[in-house]
Amino acid sequence: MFVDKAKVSLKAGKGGDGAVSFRREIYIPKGGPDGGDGGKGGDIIFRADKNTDTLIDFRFTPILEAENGKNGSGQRSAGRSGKDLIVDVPIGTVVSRLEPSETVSRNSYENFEASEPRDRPPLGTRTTRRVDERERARSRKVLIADLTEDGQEAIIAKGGSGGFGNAHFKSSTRQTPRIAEVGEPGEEFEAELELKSMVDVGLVGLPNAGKSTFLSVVSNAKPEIADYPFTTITPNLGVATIDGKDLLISDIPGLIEGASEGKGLGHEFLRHIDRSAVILHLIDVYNNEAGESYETIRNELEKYSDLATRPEVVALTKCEGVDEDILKMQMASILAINKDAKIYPISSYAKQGLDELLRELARINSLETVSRNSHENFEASEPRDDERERARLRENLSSELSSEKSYSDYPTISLNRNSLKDTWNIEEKDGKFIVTGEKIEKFARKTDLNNYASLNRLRDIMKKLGIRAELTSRGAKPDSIIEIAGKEFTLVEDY
Ligand SMILES: Nc1nc2c(ncn2[C@@H]2O[C@H](COP(=O)(O)OP(=O)(O)OP(=O)(O)O)[C@@H](O)[C@H]2O)c(=O)[nH]1
Ligand SMILES: [Mg+2]
Repeated sequence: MFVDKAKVSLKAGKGGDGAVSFRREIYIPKGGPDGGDGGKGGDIIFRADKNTDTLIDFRFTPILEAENGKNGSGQRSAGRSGKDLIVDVPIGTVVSRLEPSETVSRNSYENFEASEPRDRPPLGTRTTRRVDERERARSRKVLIADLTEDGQEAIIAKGGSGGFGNAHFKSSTRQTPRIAEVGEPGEEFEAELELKSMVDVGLVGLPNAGKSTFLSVVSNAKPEIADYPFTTITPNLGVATIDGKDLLISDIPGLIEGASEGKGLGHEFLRHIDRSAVILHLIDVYNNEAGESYETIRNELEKYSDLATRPEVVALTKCEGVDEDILKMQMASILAINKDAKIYPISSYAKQGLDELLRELARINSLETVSRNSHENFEASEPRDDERERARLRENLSSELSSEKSYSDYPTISLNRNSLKDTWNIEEKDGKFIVTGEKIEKFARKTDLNNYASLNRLRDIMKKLGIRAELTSRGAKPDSIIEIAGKEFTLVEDY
């Protein structure tokens, strides 16, 4: 079976909890707090590996989990970190995070800091924030990694940090702190993996154009060939060699008019040639009107993506013994559609015109490879737009941050990155006050709601950041429900 798309659930390790403990030794009657910190949760790391060809393994293990960090213990003993989970994936794997639509409309600051997961289910709390099915259906993809080189690694899901033990919370006014942080949950989300092969030449054409035959003659590949349409139902790869250069060629199922609407085998397979440096468009010289066939396929490529703008070479196939007039007429009909088309008459049977064609493909490929590497090839498909958008936001933000000097004539208030983390926002929904903001959410995630001291520390932090004052001025009462990072509690203790 050929598997080139897979969906996986990822769960990085939770950070270990910090410990509450006090030193107990014979001659030290009031030993101070000595609770150690929890260990960090393991990350989930993907690594591109040249010996892995398909995504099939993810069919059998659709859930990937990294180890949790161990809890801290007494005598300042820190918990061990959870082991990272390293997963081998084929070269060319693109990983996207599937996000419920709710998270998409958030403000730009949060998008900028997009590494914090918003949709993780709250752990150990009495809240239930459900992502319902309709929302899931409206979910969209955000590109998180594109693994294009052997050995390249990317952290896909981050483990949570460990909680501080009570040894950290000693102060002049608090000699016997009975609080410790709970470990932060690891990132948890669904991801889609897509395999986009890094081919040099992608073959396109109507069914029966002779694509597979061409591949079988110029390379060592042995694809199925037959005199009926849709012989090829899964992509084939082969390597052709010309003048000492190798060309990786991908043969995909034939396209027909309406492929982009799902006709025939649809245009899904175009994904396999999405990254090809050059497109080889094959047209049967005995088609009624080669120009019409040419136009049909060009239209489908345009509907799919920017593949239509990729460098292209056209080959008229099955030309052994063809009448010279027919050949001229067919060439003219293609040129009538695209006056710049480069057309090569070939015959896979008679091995005519193949070297010239391969030489041209190799020439374009070497030019393209240079420009592809320098541009990183981040083009128009949707997740990449996201990445661009994030880069733009990042840029805007950093220019905002560094604007201090260029506007030195004016009094400017500038926020540094750290104080930006302190910013927060309050929203009222269903009678609850929902507080968002990087720092306060991080603290909330580390708070153990069952430990009143720990919860009171969170309330203290809210007070320090001015959140409490704002809540009160917005009409929050002592028994109002406050929600932060999916955790719910009342504004004041004992309500
Ligand atoms: N005369 C002649 N016939 C050819 C040549 N190349 C291919 N054919 C025939 O054309 C028919 C279709 O060839 P395939 O290679 O299977 O065509 P395809 O484009 O891969 O077709 P699909 O996989 O169905 O899209 C087969 O009967 C081949 O034998 C050629 O150079 N000369
Ligand atoms: Mg075929």
